[in-house]
Amino acid sequence: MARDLEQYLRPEVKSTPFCPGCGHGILMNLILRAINDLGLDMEQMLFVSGIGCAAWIPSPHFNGDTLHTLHGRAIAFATGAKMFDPRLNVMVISGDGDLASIGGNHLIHGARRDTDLTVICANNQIYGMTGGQAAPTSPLGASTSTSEEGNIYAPFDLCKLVLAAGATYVARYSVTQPLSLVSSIKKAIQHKGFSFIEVLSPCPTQFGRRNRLETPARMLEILMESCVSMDEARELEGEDLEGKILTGEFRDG
Ligand SMILES: Cc1ncc(C[n+]2csc(CCOP(=O)(O)OP(=O)(O)O)c2C)c(N)n1
Ligand SMILES: [Mg+2]
Repeated sequence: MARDLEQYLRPEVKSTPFCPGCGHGILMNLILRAINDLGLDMEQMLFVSGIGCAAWIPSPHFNGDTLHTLHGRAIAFATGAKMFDPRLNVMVISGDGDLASIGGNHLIHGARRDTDLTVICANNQIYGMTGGQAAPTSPLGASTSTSEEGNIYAPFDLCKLVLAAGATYVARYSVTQPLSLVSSIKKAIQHKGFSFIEVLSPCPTQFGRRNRLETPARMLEILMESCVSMDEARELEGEDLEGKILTGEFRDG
């Protein structure tokens, strides 16, 4: 059981680029678990990523076709591949900076066209790979290498953004909610149309260190404490809602 996902990994790749405590490795595991649960044939899959730490999740690890493309252009490449061969199951896996900053235009138009892609956005609220610059998902007041005194811009709510643009499967979960996340990835893969999952993934090296979140384990605990379902959120009022992150499915079909 512990090694049942090894068949999906390239045997020649012996290590990952992820820092200790990074959530991207957990996400990698959960994506493969969803693929394994569905019994999908890797020959029918294509994984597309842009540039960034998150873009290393499929490539070079996954033992299948992976397209490691240009920064911000994963959805454009994925759209082309899907149009060329509609039988392909095309999954985009990339970061918040890649998909929502430089790639924001492709994101909204992919959603508007309801292109049949599964898009998994690993949101660590920062540009992790390039030195911790502020992303369009960095919280107000967050310390980053380009906002040492605190980010002055409000972040995007990525789920609201793609919902407004027309995406037909939209969900948000954190890597601390593995069972819900695996079931959501399975639904997203099976959904015909533009599926988008925002996955909250802690970055201890660039985000936690700058924002004094103590340890990687503490970052996971904070995520666990912050994530609430829609039902839980309805029971909360005023101050109790502050800092909470709404998780769940926002649209399914
Ligand atoms: C055209 C272009 N601009 C900028 C860069 C530098 N760059 C590479 S990855 C990245 C941000 C990555 O952030 P994110 O997508 O959030 O991934 P993370 O590393 O946080 O997982 C930037 C700015 C680039 N490679 N190409
Ligand atoms: Mg990021």
